[in-house]
Amino acid sequence: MKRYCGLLILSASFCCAVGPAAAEKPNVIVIMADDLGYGDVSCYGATELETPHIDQLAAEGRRFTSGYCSASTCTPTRYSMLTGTYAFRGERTGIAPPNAPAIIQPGTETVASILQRAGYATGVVGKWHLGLGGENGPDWNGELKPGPLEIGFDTCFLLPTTNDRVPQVYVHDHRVPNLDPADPLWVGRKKPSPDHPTGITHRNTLKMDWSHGHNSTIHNGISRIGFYTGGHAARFRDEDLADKWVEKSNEFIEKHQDEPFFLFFSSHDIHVPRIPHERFQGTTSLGFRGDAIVELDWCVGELMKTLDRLKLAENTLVLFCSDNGPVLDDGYKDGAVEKVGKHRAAGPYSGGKYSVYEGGTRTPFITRWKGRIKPGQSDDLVCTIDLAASLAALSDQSLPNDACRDSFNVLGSLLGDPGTSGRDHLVQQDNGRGGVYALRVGDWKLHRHDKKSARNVVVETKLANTKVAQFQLFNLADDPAEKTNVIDKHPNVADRLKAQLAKIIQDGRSRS
Ligand code: NG6
Ligand code: CA
Repeated sequence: MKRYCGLLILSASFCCAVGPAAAEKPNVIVIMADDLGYGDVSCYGATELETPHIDQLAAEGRRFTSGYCSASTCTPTRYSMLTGTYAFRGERTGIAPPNAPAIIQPGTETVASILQRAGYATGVVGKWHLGLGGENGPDWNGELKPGPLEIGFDTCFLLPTTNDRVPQVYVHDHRVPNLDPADPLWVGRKKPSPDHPTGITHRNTLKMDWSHGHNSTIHNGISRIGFYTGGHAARFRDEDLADKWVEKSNEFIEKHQDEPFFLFFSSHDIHVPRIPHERFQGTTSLGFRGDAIVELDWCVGELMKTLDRLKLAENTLVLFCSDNGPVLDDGYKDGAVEKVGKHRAAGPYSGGKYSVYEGGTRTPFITRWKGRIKPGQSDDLVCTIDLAASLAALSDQSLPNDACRDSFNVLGSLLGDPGTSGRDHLVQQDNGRGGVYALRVGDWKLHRHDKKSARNVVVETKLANTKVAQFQLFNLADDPAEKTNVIDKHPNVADRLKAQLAKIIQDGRSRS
């Protein structure tokens, strides 16, 4: 609250002209869950588990029914969320491998650089998965640069990729903490020696078996994607990740409680390997996937407690979202398929992670700013890609014309201001440089598959390769599950959407 002291006196006379949001500079916390589906939390209809803290956030804020991420895998959604540009326009924007170099180039305008320019302290805690280092990839034993600090974050405390990829070490700013120079960290794609234990050679020692991929180096009884050796003093236990994210986030919030801050809380829950802390294991009937949701919910509760304790809840915009839709078996035998019962991870929608059906990108999406956002439900179309333009508006920053090329200012919708309606269209994609797209315009949705087959298009529980028509058209009002292709009945609508999508792709931008 201290930040108001000078401001209040100075701005009292013209605060009406500036508008409350611009004058206040609320803190911003973006909580991004990983692989969390529309139906995975109780305030979006889950009945087989309870998520009291996320539900409370929704009860105190706006619960969006058409809140999206822009892709149905992690790296492209995160790329788009930070840069405000569709990932299919960028290079190397598909799921990043363990040794990926930095994908967002230094100097690129991002949500973090916009807020940094506006005077915010900026930090990211949790999963990164946007590459680190120059062309040759991360120098694990040296300076991990460029990374978040070169695109607008003052500080970071990260899991470099995903926890099913090597290595299991943290990154603090430019370094792996606790590395012993006598035990250097090596990360690679090839087995480092013939006797190196892997998920294939030592399968009977694993504490969680793999189902596809994930059979290389073993750490903490779990085999991963990729190989690594060394760095033992720096390695973490999977079970401790969520606690670490909360600890580091609390440190960040406390440190910056007297100035505006932006925290990107990038949860690893509920991505595989789903190894929640022991205290959450067995707390749901859904196996570790459900238990990881409860752990995620606990994290949300802890962050909200910190805001309450520091009396920041009325001065902080919290946005809760996911990076892509749900998947049950994503490579480990953790019981998610067998124990799913009545639980519908994507809610009423088809598809999930890897798919452009609604289940792939329509996710829980909640905004809360106590005392500012009127609680309720919103059907406005909003997307994580809109954070850049919306938070630029919130913090009174203008966007350079060539930056954030697909980000729309939907701040009014996020805050629930009267008379706002969100976007009128949105492109969704699966992964990387494109080839599988969907375009939603109002209730119409066009699918465009430039590839001959699509992964996981109809079967949520396992990856499937299915032949699909290049174009399909659905009406989400009558058919939210996208079961009936009506392209033959509505050729004019299909032509209009095909042309609109082609223009968006070709123009290199959709923000005017
Ligand atoms: C896939 C992995 C999957 C997951 C995904 C990335 C296999 C067989 N599958 O390649 O387990 O890691 O990449 O997920 O290895 S994401 O949420 O980070 O995009
Ligand atoms: Ca993900």
